[in-house]
Amino acid sequence: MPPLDLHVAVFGASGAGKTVLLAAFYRAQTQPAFQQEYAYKIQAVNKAQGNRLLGRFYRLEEGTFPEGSTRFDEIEFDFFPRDLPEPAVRIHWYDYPGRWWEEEPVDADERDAMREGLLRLGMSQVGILLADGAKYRSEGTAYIRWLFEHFADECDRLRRASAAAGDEVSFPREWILALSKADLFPPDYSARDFEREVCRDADEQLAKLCAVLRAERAFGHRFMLLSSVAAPPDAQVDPGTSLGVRTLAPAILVSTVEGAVREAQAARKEKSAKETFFEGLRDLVQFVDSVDDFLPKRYQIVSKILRFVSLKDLATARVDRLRKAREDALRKGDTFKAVLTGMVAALRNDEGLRAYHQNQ
Ligand SMILES: Nc1nc2c(ncn2[C@@H]2O[C@H](COP(=O)(O)OP(=O)(O)OP(=O)(O)O)[C@@H](O)[C@H]2O)c(=O)[nH]1
Ligand SMILES: [Mg+2]
Repeated sequence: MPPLDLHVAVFGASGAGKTVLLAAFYRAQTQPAFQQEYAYKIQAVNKAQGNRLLGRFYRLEEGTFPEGSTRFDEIEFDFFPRDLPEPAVRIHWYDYPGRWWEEEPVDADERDAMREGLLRLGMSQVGILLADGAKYRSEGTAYIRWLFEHFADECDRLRRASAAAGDEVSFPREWILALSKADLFPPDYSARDFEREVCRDADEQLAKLCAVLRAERAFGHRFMLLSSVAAPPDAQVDPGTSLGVRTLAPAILVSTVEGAVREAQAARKEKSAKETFFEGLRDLVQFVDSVDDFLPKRYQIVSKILRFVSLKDLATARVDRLRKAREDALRKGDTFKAVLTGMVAALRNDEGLRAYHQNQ
């Protein structure tokens, strides 16, 4: 069975940190020590692309940041639970020039690339809106308000321009609001602090953006801090120090599961919408199927995952218990459970607790 396709779109202006994040994300999760700890690994589908990302990371190690991006790039990663020969999920990740959100295209070719690229971003399941940590640090609340207003206007404009051209744009169903360059903030600053500031200082702008995205229930309740490298203003870049890079894949997976649960709940309320109920769970079922060919009843398994990754579990599970559950699962050859426990643990360990916060 082909892997489940998961499309992830990072929305961020020029210089927000999209390209560096991609290099750090790839590098971290291809390390042998990572596989040992988390029971999964990722691999670039296209090896040349994988090497390009590693090349970028090695240049970061030498203190050189990438140039601003000039074109749309789709990078595909396969996600392998440990010891399984077949990938369970294929992650599609997009990188593109952030100035597309700010400037007019330079020529007709770029106009086409831009239109097509932004439509692809919109069709992704999970959206990450990247707030530029350096700007937030220097400009404070005004920057966050500007970001929400500007992004809402751009999305609105994209929707209208597309409608005029006969396309209908959609926007991701699930969202994470992430602050990049978190290394520029004090060590005790957490995603919870960021959430507090955003809800306290930019609630009006946030509400407007939610309305434009038609995501009142899916935007503005997951917050992250991300630091791809440590780059203090007057010292050398340290690519060995990051924050949240390893929390990101678990956060994306949990967002996807939560989206399916919410859809299922909504459909159940309507009763008649039995089809949608299973539609909403279809992705998950495929994910499960691809991990284990010898499933008991499909929907039992799905309910097992839903129970497993339920919010209650996330809020209460202790990391040592999760670690133990993962080791047990590995011993019994239950790779799927091992990956899930590994992911939930990544949200609950010290790094995960600082880097990820869900407020509702
Ligand atoms: N302190 C710190 N600085 C970072 C980090 N990531 C990126 N930067 C800085 O931000 C700059 C821009 O990062 P990029 O990843 O190239 O930004 P981008 O979003 O891809 O920008 P475009 O390609 O123009 O859209 C880098 O050159 C670094 O100076 C980080 O984790 N910490
Ligand atoms: Mg870039």
